[in-house]
Amino acid sequence: MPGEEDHNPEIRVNVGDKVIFDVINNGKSFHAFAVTSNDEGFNEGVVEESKIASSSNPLKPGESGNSFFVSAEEGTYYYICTVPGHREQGMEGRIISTNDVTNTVKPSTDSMHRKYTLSFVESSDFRTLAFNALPGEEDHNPEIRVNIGDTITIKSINQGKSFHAFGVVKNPENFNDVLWGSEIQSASNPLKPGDSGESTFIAEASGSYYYICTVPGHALQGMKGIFIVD
Ligand SMILES: [Cu+2]
Repeated sequence: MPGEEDHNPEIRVNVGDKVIFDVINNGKSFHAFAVTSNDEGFNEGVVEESKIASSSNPLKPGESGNSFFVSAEEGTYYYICTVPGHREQGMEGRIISTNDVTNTVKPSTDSMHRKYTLSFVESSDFRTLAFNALPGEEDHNPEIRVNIGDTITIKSINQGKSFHAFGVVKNPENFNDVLWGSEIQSASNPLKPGDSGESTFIAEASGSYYYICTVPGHALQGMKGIFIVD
């Protein structure tokens, strides 16, 4: 809904990119989907292969469908609900198509937005550090597995009494070498007790990585989990 995260997200593509839409009717009324080049209305300029259902044969509550859109030229397109009136009521988002060759990080066709909470916890004697739960407890340093191109959002809460910071790294001893802009604060400007932070980044390359606390020594004390990009 308006004001909430991920509301009518703007989609940025390069000319020639193929965008796959996987649309679910999470509402209680009927809806249909399409991409149009028109900045108003619901049937002018609609791109045929982008249609999912139609206003005369819409998606019922809980139903879903797929379609795709290939941007043929630079400009602004709109993804809309093609049921009359629904676009005006807010079911509209933009697709910005450019010829920006520097925009080389492209999500794979099955990429997802995945969200995790990884909170900093400490044993009462401060010797053991971990994410989410102490060793032997449920959800201790959970292994994260994503696909290349996925968008990842990490939320971290500092539930401990010392300072912590988050980052995804290739080598846990190289805690300064944080990848993909994944850091939440830093060793020199860490999260204070009770503070929380968030980062959103794209898993740009496949391989085995670690998420760690980037405060020196904390990964060794247990603040380290496996992060795999397939
Ligand atoms: Cu730490």
